[in-house]
Amino acid sequence: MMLMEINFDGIVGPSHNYAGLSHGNLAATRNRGQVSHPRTAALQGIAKMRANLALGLPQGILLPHARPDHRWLAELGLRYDRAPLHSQAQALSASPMWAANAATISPAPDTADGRCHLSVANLVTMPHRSHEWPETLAQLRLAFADPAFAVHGPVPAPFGDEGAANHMRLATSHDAAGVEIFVYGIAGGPFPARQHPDASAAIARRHLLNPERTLFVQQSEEAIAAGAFHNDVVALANGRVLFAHEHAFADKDRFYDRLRAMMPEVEIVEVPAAEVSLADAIASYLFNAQLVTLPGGETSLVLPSEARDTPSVWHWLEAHVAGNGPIRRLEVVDVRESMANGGGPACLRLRVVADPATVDPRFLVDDAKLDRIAGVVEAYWPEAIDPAAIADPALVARIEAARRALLETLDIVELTYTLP
Ligand code: SUG
Repeated sequence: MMLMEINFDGIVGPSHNYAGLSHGNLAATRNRGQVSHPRTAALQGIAKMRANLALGLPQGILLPHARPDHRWLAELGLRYDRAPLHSQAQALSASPMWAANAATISPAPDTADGRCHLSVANLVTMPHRSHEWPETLAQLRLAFADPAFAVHGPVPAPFGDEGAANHMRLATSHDAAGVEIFVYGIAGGPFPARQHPDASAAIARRHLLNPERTLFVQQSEEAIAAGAFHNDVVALANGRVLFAHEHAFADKDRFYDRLRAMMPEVEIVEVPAAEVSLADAIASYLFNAQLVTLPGGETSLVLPSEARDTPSVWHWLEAHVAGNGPIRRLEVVDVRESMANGGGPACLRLRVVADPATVDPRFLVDDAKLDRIAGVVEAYWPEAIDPAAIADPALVARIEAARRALLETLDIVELTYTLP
């Protein structure tokens, strides 16, 4: 077994649009009604994957879902062409692109049965995301069909679960036993807390984690109220590095003490509010970066360009690197179309520690396969979508044809289903 971290990026779907559906996600709310650019968005995501391949990291994909979701509309007694605009928008959202919300992953070295456990996220808090899980589960069952994996269904409602976005893992190396940290929300001022503590606890039990190496930590109300609708907007972890904003957690001293007791080698890199305000951290998505271990062992941060454009953030990062902090390299990527809906580089990927030989190869990519995917995107993805015009049958037909063309190119036809 050659266990390594594989990032599975959600390919931005052809229906990507700005309908402003996520209350508490400030970018999505701010951009409500803007014209989106699905083709550019998908190409930006592909360019990010290419940048990670160029760093020597293995790369996987998750696929856009069938949109509009006619099955879900039928459960509501609706048909797309007669549905109210808000239901159309909820059925059409390309939100499965944010693969960090697809599932929670516990790698094999952490679990009692030595399998890698995946629990699909129910995403019940937001209507437009609550119908993602059946197709996500179908994809996970295909990609991770090998007995090295245990794929679980969703935690039952009403316990909201938003997947890996609220889960962190620290380990001396990816293939060593780690400490898993589940971050939940209780309150968020005017905004919903989207990760219920009972959902996190259920996942830890189902994944057969060692309670002595598992932590449950409350996200601060202040962070949620400032727009950190997921923990991965204010904190992230990789290897032995925990990188967090000073105000990310409700009781950080207790958390840090317990973490140090479990893992004395942990390196906690905290960004003080006096240097980077919570508002700047959230607007720039400093923490929604990919903290990755390069093949040579160095830790690198793959950041959105908004982080470079925010003076307090870039100043802090440059000082950290110059001061020989644990983060040694900064890579900047442009994912502006996704960012405008509140999804940065980290939201776009799901990390799975696995032996690539156990993953269905159709879900793994190299540059040549990305060329083919980019060719389909260029040929089929709409150039622009005005959220006021989503009722247009020609647009819907184009979105459906685009996904079909992608699935055929990748030879993943199992995911095509007929209408009820
Ligand atoms: O759930 N945006 C997503 C962004 C998810 C980001 N993921 C992580 N932080 N891991 C959300 O809020 C906006 C879609 C819209 O408004 O149409 C949206 O769903």
